[in-house]
Amino acid sequence: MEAIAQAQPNIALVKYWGKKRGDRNIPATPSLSITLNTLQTRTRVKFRQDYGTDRLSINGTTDPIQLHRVTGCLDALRQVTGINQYADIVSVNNFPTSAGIASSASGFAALVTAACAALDANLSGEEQSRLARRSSASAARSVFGGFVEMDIKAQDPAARPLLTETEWPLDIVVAVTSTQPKQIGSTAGMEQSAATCEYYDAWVSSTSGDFSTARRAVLNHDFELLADVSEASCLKMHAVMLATHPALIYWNGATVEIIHRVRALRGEGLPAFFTIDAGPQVKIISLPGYRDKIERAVKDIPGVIDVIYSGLGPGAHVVESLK
Ligand code: 2P0
Repeated sequence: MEAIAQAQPNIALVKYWGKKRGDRNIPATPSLSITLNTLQTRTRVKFRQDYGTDRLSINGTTDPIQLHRVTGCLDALRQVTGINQYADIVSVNNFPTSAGIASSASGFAALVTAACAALDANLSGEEQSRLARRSSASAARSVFGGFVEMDIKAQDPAARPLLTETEWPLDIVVAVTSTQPKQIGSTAGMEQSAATCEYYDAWVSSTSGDFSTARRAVLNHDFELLADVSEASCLKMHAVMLATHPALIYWNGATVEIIHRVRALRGEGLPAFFTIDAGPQVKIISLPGYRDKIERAVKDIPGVIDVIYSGLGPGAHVVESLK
């Protein structure tokens, strides 16, 4: 009744911001993402008859809020499998959780994968993705590797793989501009945007067009088209955030300067574009072979603290199953 799984965070190119149904965590917008490889979460889940409750350690520390979310996720799995044992969960990230890289995406994908293996629950990837989505919608995408889509037409949506990590390799450079935790988390920020942003409905209705364009760009390996639609989706999401009351301003000065540098590089013909999530870090996506040039272009910008590299990686997978 014990297993270890590994999962990687993902970066959305077409963004999810807002919920259609908060109670079941169903996104209001479809999204399309890339799963990374160098950043990893490893999670060990051990179910035991004599545990009276779930227990959780993330990077050696306990966190009651995360434990509550984890218990909610495992409760759903206990209901599916009919196994009523509690679990000891030990999760470790090899990347700084303060780096603004979605650790909840890799965290819940690894948790669901390890827990399913430990319980011998015979769930398909799609079912595991659906389960992960209920805890954190971005986690649904980290169940799969490479390019991943999450349409929201189904009643209970799950992510699906679109293209594997080897079919169209891309490079990612993350420019870290702050290690401060964000002031407003994504879940609360989305609720505020839906309630107060005058552009919110336009944002939601425009995302399906961006989603199909990005899908087409990925399937055709059309980098220029993917760059255009990804930057547009990112900037539209941030426009919604800025027009939320009170405003959600996730950027700092360095974030803006990096945007200008990346646009200048692209103007010079370098195949790279930027995307930014609910934080000030900038993720620069490029065709392979431009990493050093991109790093040189951004690392001297005042406020850039660190640069992290990644390629595309696999989906969540079992590393070890111990019975
Ligand atoms: C995304 N983000 O598509 C967008 C872009 C942040 C900005 O998915 O409420 O932590 O747990 O479903 O998954 C972050 O949202 O939110 C996110 P919940 P989650 O990557």
